[in-house]
Amino acid sequence: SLRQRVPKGLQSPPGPRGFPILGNVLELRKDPHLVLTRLSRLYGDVMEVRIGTRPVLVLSGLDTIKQALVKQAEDFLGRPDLHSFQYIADGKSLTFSPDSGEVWRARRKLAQNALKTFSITPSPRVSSCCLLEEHVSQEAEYLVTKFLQLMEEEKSFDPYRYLVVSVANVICAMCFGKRHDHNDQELLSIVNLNNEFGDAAASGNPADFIPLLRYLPSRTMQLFKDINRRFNSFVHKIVQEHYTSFDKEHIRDITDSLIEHCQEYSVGEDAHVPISNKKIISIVYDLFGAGFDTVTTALSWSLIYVALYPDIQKRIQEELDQTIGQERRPRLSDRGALPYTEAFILEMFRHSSFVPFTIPHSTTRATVLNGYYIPKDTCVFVNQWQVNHDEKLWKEPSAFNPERFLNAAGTEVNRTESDKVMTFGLGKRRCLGESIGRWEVFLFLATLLQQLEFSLRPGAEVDITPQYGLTMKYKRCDCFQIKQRFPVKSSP
Ligand code: HEM
Ligand code: HJJ
Repeated sequence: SLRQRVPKGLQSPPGPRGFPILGNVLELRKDPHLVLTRLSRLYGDVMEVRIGTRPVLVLSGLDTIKQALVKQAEDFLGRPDLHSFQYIADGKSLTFSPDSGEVWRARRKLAQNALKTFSITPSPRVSSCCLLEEHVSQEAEYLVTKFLQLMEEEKSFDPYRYLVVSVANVICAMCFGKRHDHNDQELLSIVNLNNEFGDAAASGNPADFIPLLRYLPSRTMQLFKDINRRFNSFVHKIVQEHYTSFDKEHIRDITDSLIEHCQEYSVGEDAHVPISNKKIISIVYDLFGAGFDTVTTALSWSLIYVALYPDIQKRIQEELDQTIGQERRPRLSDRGALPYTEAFILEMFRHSSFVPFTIPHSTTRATVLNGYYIPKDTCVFVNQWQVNHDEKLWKEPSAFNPERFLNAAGTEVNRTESDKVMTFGLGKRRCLGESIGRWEVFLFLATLLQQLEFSLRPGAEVDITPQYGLTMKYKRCDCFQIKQRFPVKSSP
């Protein structure tokens, strides 16, 4: 058997029996987040399933997940060496490569510093507080104009295609110092997808666990290889242009700052952790990829929720009117004064749980969790969807109700409640773009809702069932309609 020897007095985690050779793969074909949530009620927070012949540990329950990812952080911070991950950034992705030692740690630091410098650090060179505010404000303003124009011409529209270019432009500005036209076909062919990336990179892709499947034709894997090729050549070209025009006295963006690091390291100034230039530069692939996909998905869920719950939309708009008014646009510094908007965003994260699992983890050594023995190199799925819909944590988890996060007066977000929402993972592998992601969602949404009222074409049938993937989306919907909230002031 593939099972390793279990030390005396300890047990392997319980789990469903499954078929020989296939394990539980057939049960997991559809909506693994729901199937594994159901199974966790039977087998508990620490459960083992088999995908093909490979055992996979599935963690549920906030306390158990905190125990593993925070208290036993070093044991659980690895990444499994999965087949599909080798196509991402030529196998050198910060996020998806099996590195978890000193090299990963040093790269993660570099990524965090570069990201911060070119997003939320106050910049004297821009008129607003920081690059992030400058670019989100500009892109959101463009969206308002575009949506009004689409409404005029088409009577209803799908906002996704425009949202994704605007969000990509914000991360492009930070990573590459440039913005793309909304009709740039090359950018559109990379960002305007139906989750070709997320379908294969999701937890539980059978090709990752059953080697035989790699030799059979698969549409999912074909599309995945294809999008990665296009993505890599898109970023590669921009990086080459940066090398050509690089000037160390004038660091323009994240790519420049990473190139600067390559040179430092190659002259041996920091010999602690030698990292190849390729592994330094490829950090920008992860930042760009994560930066457009996650935030666009968050905004597209936000817009469908406000359209489906007009009373909730009205309350956000009343809060915006009272706090900001119509004389000026929202700014990042307004966020603390808009508790209902904040509660809405938290509820959007919780209710959609559009990142159903974290990226798979793996154990860096043999360990014990809740009394169960877990061997080294075990693949671990962390079920965020389960935490966000756990009846032990939430009253009526399937209801969409932002007020669950507010105090009785509605004046403040309750931190105990908001900390239970699991969207960005936890511990040493948690999302390194979390604060940027939250700021960005806030400012896009506040700017759009200050000026526009969203609704769905009367009689339109919308289906918001999340489609399983690394990030879950609902089926594209071209039934959005908008109304301008305040008449345009005519100039004298
Ligand atoms: C990792 C969620 C935005 C960069 C992750 C993980 C989640 C997540 C769940 C996996 C954590 C784990 O494996 O335990 C989100 C959500 C976002 C968001 C919901 C927006 C609403 C961003 C942004 C960036 C970013 C804007 C960068 C510009 C990353 C990176 C990792 C990561 C680099 C990998 C970290 C590592 O493996 O060490 N994110 N993210 N994310 N995220 Fe985000
Ligand atoms: C991508 C979409 C990509 C990479 C990375 C290298 C860092 C979604 C969750 C967290 C974010 C994790 C990260 C994703 C970066 C994408 C993403 C795409 C190419 C990439 C849970 O993801 O279309 O292409 O190359």
